[in-house]
Amino acid sequence: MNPVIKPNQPLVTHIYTADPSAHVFEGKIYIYPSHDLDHDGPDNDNGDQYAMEDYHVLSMDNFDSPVVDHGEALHLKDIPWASKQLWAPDAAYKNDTYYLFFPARDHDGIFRIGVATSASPAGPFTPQSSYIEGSFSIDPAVFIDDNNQAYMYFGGLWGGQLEKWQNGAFDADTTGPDADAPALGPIVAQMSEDMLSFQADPQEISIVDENGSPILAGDEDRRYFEGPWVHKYNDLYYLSYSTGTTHKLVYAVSENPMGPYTFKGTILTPVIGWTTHHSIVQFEEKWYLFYHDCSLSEGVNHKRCVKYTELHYNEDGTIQTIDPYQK
Ligand code: FUB
Repeated sequence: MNPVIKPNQPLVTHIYTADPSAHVFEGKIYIYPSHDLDHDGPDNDNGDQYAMEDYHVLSMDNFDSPVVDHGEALHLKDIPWASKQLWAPDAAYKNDTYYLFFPARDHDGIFRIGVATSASPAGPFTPQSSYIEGSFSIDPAVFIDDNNQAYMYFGGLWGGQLEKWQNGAFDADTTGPDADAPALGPIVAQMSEDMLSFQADPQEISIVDENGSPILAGDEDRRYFEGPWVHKYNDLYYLSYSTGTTHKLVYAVSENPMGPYTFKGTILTPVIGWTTHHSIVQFEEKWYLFYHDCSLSEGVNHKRCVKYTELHYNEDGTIQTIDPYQK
């Protein structure tokens, strides 16, 4: 029997896990992580070290229950359009169906976002034969609003190729904006009712400072890098994301799910390892942050472990900054 997992401890230790997207489905907590592999292959800014080939779904009945690994839910070999690198996934429930959204490189080496379906939140998931038309880059996060409209947020710099799409088509030679130009924002797309396609062309989200000025590309403490997540609290939309090179999880808020979003502050200070990636979920009366670090491998960037901790709001709706190693 697996033990009950305390805050800021690895949820599982028998496999390496990362990029946790947590949801409450059927009254339990389900976690959809990446499944990191132990290998000696290349390690570079292109992200070749993140060579994942399948997904496992984890669940807990509640925070006093052991974690269950439901086994392999989807494998690369079963996805006709994908060639490698099953990166950060997310899941959603609608139309009596569970949807698993995931990025992977297609057979031309370009990151796209696919979808797979299941009757169970634990899978196994059956992939669609092609990726979502009009999708690109990485890190899909799907938010379903109170009116049942679903939105997909996605995009990541560097290995995630977001810079390459600035002109509407993939251009391998395009680099990011200059330091004094507005940073690239994450992308949002309204999902069709069947959750298998985009209802309209994806749009870039604007993230601005307290004066309404765009966050600049050189402002690496605040600019968007990867790993978007949107949740709703007191009728406001909270967009949280990783700052990449400065290794923080930060957030911005808006009255509209499509933005613009106003930058607010830091949720999580840097963790052990280069990447930081998260999700935020309410379970019963409390809010939780799921995140990862590399403590299980003592700092190997592509051998990560998923953890959780409680998240607290101040009375004005701001989020209290978390230091996961504070004693
Ligand atoms: O896990 C591979 C990539 O690392 C994810 O897609 C990014 O968000 C970063 O965590």
